[in-house]
Formats: sequence, structure tokens, C-alpha cells
Amino acid sequence: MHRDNYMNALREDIVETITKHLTPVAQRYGYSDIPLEINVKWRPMVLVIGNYSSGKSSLINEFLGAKIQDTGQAPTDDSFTVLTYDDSVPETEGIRVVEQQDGKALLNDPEFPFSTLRKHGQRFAAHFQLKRINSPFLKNLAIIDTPGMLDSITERDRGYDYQEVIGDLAQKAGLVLVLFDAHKAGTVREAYKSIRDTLTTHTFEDRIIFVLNRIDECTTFNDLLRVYGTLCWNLSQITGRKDIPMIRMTYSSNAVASTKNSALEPPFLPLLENQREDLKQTILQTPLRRLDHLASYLEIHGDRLAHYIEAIQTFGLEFRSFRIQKMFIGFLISLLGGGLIALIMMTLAAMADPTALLSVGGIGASLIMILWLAFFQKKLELKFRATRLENIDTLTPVTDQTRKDSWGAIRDLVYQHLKKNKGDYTLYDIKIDRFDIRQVNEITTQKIREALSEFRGMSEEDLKEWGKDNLTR
Ligand SMILES: Nc1nc2c(ncn2[C@@H]2O[C@H](COP(=O)(O)OP(=O)(O)OP(=O)(O)O)[C@@H](O)[C@H]2O)c(=O)[nH]1
Ligand SMILES: [Mg+2]
Repeated sequence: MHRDNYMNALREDIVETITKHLTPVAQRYGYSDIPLEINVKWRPMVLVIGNYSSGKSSLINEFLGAKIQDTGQAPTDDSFTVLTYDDSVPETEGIRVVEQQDGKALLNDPEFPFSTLRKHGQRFAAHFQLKRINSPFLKNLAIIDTPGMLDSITERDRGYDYQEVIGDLAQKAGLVLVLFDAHKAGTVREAYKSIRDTLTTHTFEDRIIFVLNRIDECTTFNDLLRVYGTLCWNLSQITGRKDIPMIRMTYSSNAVASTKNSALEPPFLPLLENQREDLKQTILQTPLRRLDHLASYLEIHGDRLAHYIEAIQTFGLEFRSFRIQKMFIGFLISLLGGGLIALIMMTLAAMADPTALLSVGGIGASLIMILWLAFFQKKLELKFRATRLENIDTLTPVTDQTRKDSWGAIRDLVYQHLKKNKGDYTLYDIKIDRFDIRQVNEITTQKIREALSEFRGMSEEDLKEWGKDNLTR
């Protein structure tokens, strides 16, 4: 409880920093159209994906402690269901769905982080829902049950891009469970790819957990080893890596109890019983893990945004000095032109009155300057923009790998923004914003990291004291 309070406070701090400091700057300069906190503001989420009938819903029901999700052989459930906590009905009255919300409401409610999924259209909205459940398992996290993956031909009939939805949800999730059952290990390739592509490499490794489910269906230990080996081989093919990620092996005891005579249970099952508990504990650790992700999210976007504004500022400064230089040249040409006109009038038209000569020269100079500004200056500026954008990579120094990575992530955004040139900000604004982002990166982020590592070493007693000092005020 004290632990939860501390984690919630820390999470709120991070989200507030993003909302107040990063998002306004990100939106002003075209770094991001959507508020950056959208993906991280809600509760930590666990996304469960896998083949159809791999036992996703059965396992979730087992964790929740009640039959909440429909289960069955053959593709059963074609909805994405967000399962979240509600304590308005006491647990003692039985664990059940307290309230249900449909996809349309979910996609439009600003309380939830799902508004970015609206782009997937009506068909997706019709297959998206939320259930509020009084299960204590959901106290600090939400679970998303997904429709099972089908083969790629049937996949096209869904009416929305399933892989993209999975990618978008994975981006918001603190943990992704990828379930396999013994018979269909190959078909997750596309979904794995879309997750790989959407998650930053930084947090990718510790966000994905592979689970070999329904292991009770292996009749002998040898059979289990064969299935496990096949899955390892498939995974190394999918991930393109030689080191195999850890795979947890489990099964749903309720599903087994309802289908099998316990005498037929394979003898190795009791030995692997601890793996389900291990998996459960890993899921329950999601909020803490999520805090690490949030801190990384803040760091990554803080650094990239700083880099982004630096590029916009450099461009602005170079453009301004080019402009002043060319205006000065225009001014000199106008002066010369005005003088020349006065000289011509003096020699050819025998104009002698100095005031008249001055006015003629002045009018001539002004006309030349207007012509310069309206025509030559504009043309030169356009040319400058075009050539500078061709060499956009020299805009900021890219000295090390971190800068290279961040430049890689923002290059196209900077290019598009400068090409459109629609910013209604001044160089002075940029300077102030850059300073603000630097403060966040150097001070706030540091403080959050310190609070996180301090938290890991805190005892229940320390947390209680912390709660007294910070929550009762
Ligand atoms: N023997 C055994 N059967 C299981 C296990 N888990 C689930 N089942 C059964 O397998 C069938 C499919 O399980 P579901 O939980 O509906 O699978 P799902 O992955 O949610 O399927 P979709 O929602 O259709 O994608 C059901 O009939 C379950 O009873 C398990 O660990 N062992
Ligand atoms: Mg299901």
C-alpha cells in the first residue's frame, strides 16, 4: 500500500513533467502532433497476444480468479478487451464484471490513453471494449486480452490492420506477453515484427515475455522438450538473434481440470508449477518496471526534443544572418543606384538644385530597395532554404552514437517542419524553450532517477514515513 502510494506519486511526477514541459514545446515546433503523455498517462498495462486458442483468455481468467473472458476451442473472441479495476463491489460478493464500456466511448474518453487508436476506424471500434472488474489482481495494472492471430489470409478480413493495432497497443504497454501453444508457433512472426518496429530498442528487451502455454498437452517429458526446442528455433528465426530469450512454460489448471482426468496429467507438470507463479509475479511487477520505462521515455524524448530545437534554432540563426547580410547588400546597391540616378540627372538633365537631386536620388534608392526586397531578396531566401535543407545533416554536430541515434529519430521531422516553415515563434521563444527543456533534462530527470533508485532500497517503514510526510499535507 505504501509502496503503491510512492509509485503512484512518482508516476504522476513524471507524467506532469511531460505534460507541462515537453508536450507544449513538442507541439509548438512540430516534434509531435499528439500530446506526448498520451501513451503513458494511464495505469500500467499488460498486453497479451498470441495465436488463437493459445489459452490467452484462460490464463487471464486464472489470474483474475473468475471466468471473466470467454474461452473455447477454435477462434473464440474477436475483441480487444481492456480489463481494469473497480472496487465498487466488494470482492467477497464474488469476482465479476462490474461495468462494461464499448469501444466508441473508450476511444473518445480523455481519461484513457486510446484516442490515438481512433485512426483504425469503425470496425476496430466495434471490436474494442473495456470491462471493470473487482479482482484484486488488477489493483495496480490493466490487462488487454486480444483476439488470437489467424493465418495471414484470414487476417485480411478483419476490416482493420490488426498488426498495426497490436503495435500501437504494445507502445502503450508496460509488458507484452507473447503466448504460444505447442502446435502453432510460427504465425506470430508479423505481430512480433510490428512490436519490434514500434518499441524503442531501449526498453524492448525487458518488455516482452515469451510464454509456452498449454504444456499439459505434451504427453511425455520428451514431447515437451521437442516442443520447447521447436519454439526456440522459431523464435531465433523470428528475432534474428542467436541468444534465445527466456521462455516461461505454463498451463491453465482450470482448463485442464475441466477437460482432463487428473490421472492422465503428465508427470512433469508439478515440476513446472512454479513457472506460473513466477509469471504471475512478473506481471505484478509491471508497475515498477513501468516506472523505469517512464523515466526512459522522459529521458529519450527530452534529449530528442532538445536536439530537435537545437536544429531549428541553428537553422533560424543561419537564416537570420543570411537575411541581414543580403538586406545589407540590397541597401548598398540601392544607395549606389540612388547616387547614380542623381549623378545622371546632374550631368545629363543639368539638374543643379541639391534638394531636388537628393529627392530624386532618394526616390530612386527606395524604389531599388523595394524591388530588391520584393524580388531578389525573396528569391535568395528561397534558394538558401532549399540548399540548406539539402545539407540538413550538417545542421547540428553529431559527435557520438547517442547523437547519431537521436538525429536518426528526428531528422525527417526537422526536415518536414523547416520545409513547411509555418512556425509562429521567434528566435527568442526558441531560446527560452531550449533552456526549459535543458532544465528538465539536467535536473528533473536526474531527480526522478534518484527517487527511483532510492525507492528500490526503501523498506516498508521508510515508505510509511515518506507517506506521512508527503501524502497527509
Ligand atoms: N489442456 C489445456 N487446455 C487449455 C489450456 N488453456 C486453454 N485451454 C483450452 O483451449 C481452448 C482455447 O482457450 P482460450 O483461453 O479461449 O484461448 P484464446 O487464446 O483466448 O483464444 P482466442 O480468444 O480464440 O484467440 C479452450 O477450450 C480452453 O479450455 C491449457 O493450459 N491446457
Ligand atoms: Mg480469448
